[in-house]
Amino acid sequence: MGLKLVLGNKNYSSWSMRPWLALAEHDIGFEEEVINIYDPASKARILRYSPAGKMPILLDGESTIWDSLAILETFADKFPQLDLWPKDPAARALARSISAEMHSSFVPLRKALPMNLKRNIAPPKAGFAEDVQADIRRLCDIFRDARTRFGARGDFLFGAFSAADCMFAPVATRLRTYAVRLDAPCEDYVEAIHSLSSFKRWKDAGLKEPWAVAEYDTL
Ligand SMILES: N[C@@H](CCC(=O)N[C@@H](CS)C(=O)NCC(=O)O)C(=O)O
Repeated sequence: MGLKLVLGNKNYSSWSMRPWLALAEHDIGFEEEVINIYDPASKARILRYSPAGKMPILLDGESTIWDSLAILETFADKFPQLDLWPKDPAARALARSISAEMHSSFVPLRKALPMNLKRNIAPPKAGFAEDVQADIRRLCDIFRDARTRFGARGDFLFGAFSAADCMFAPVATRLRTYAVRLDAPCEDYVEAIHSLSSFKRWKDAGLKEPWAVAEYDTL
């Protein structure tokens, strides 16, 4: 039995994008099912796959793995040839730390600037609150630090595309969607994410989805 990813809406589900990019960018075959998170009937459908009731979910034979970071770790174990985490120990340590930080922090930014690939590029109507600006500054520090120390051999945080880039790809779309002013190194990194062929495929699929969430579309 092959791999299957159960995913939320591609336009809005930032967490779901992460493991999808890891497989798609490396042309690893997998089945997928997209469930509209905003349909009240969806909860029961998600719970049939995972007791946590959240997506993304990876089905791998007898195993069910939920949570985007746990799924990326599973891929790193399963496909060591992909070098999803950088090989160099110092780079690997930083990649893991910033990925965990992305996973557990940036709440003000997430709330104020939800992922919405269909939205016209423009600042949020409410502007950028101080705590959102602090999150943006921290993100840019992370991008600059990783790129300066370990990124010389490519366009991504650690040079080659890695699990850390999967973790930061959704927030890179938010920075672009909400027209956040960035310095050149950070803007280059955001552009690198948008240039990934896997990202373009994900976005194309998201743009074709019929679902709309007024709460996010009017920000
Ligand atoms: N920390 C989790 C978060 C997962 C999460 O919140 N997923 C949302 C979609 S973006 C979800 O499944 N929501 C459906 C629901 O709450 O019913 C991860 O990274 O996988």
